[in-house]
Amino acid sequence: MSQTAKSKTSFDKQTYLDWYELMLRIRRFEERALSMYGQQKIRGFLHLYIGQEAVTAGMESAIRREDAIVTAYRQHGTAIGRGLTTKECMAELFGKETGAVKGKGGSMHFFSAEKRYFGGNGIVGAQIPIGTGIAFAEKYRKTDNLCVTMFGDGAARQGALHESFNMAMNWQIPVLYICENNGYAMGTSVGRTSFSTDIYKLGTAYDMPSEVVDGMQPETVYEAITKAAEHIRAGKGPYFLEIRTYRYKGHSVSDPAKYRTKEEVMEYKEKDPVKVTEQKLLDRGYATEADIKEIKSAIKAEIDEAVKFAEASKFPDPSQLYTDNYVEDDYPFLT
Ligand SMILES: Cc1ncc(C[n+]2csc(CCOP(=O)(O)OP(=O)(O)O)c2C)c(N)n1
Ligand SMILES: [Mg+2]
Repeated sequence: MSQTAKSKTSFDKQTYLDWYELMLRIRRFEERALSMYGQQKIRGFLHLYIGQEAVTAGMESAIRREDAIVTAYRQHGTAIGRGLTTKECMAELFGKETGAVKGKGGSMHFFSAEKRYFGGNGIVGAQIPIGTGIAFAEKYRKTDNLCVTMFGDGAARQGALHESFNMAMNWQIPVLYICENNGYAMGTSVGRTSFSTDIYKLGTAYDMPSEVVDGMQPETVYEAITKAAEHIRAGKGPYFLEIRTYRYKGHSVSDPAKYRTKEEVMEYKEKDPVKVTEQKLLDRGYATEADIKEIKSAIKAEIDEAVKFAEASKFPDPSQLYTDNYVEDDYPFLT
């Protein structure tokens, strides 16, 4: 599949509406998080998902709620796609006790065992073996679930990827590896760290089915993941997708992104998944201008509420410092 591939499937009105709403929810959440950071309501690291929304939207429509996901620290969008509420996510960014992990994880570490979201990870590439292990547990327990294990182009250069790929193929583990290739690892382009910039080819060394996917459209992401998930659920072992996407903002909020040109950013913004999907809704008669306005104002209201909720919530009591740090033996996920 080439990066500019057009989708072959036609999608219905509801699918487009769902994609649009989710991508817009993520976009607005991230924009508001950035502005809250500017007001020092949020501190520490903040890595935004703006530009990459189509990956999560396409993915969530192609997998099941029972499937597990584990990813890196650029994860607010992925968590929201999984169904974590914007309230609990915003409260987590604010470090409040009502946050997704009671204010103890912050921007990089949302988590919900209930939603099968095994979190963001701050250690680059650490989630690759973790996701392989989660998928192994699914095989061991003879479920039909897979684990989507997501990582960046920079993480793809960690040695743990090779150990995981080899083991996953050797044991035919139900894992879908997704590299969200947004072109940069901090300020370093893929071309500066990689002789071959086709990251998907890393899978072929292990005879793992491996493809490159256009990540600026939910349609192409959906199609690629649907095909990969069918393969995995049929017991044929792991699959690797390099999904090419782009982050509009710098690596984190402290990065002015001077290592790339304005033209490059503009080129991607022309393919902006939120705008393009909005246009498709209008062109196909799936939504009117008034419908779009209504969706936008509902999402704005939701994000306003999330901020209010985060502001009104309390910081965790210092007595809670040592609670919830380790999993108890009777934790539901383990039984
Ligand atoms: C093991 C490890 N090495 C280095 C770092 C510092 N670091 C943080 S993010 C990052 C770049 C990762 O880039 P990529 O995997 O492409 O993810 P993206 O930020 O583009 O989503 C690096 C090197 C780290 N957190 N962990
Ligand atoms: Mg990257």
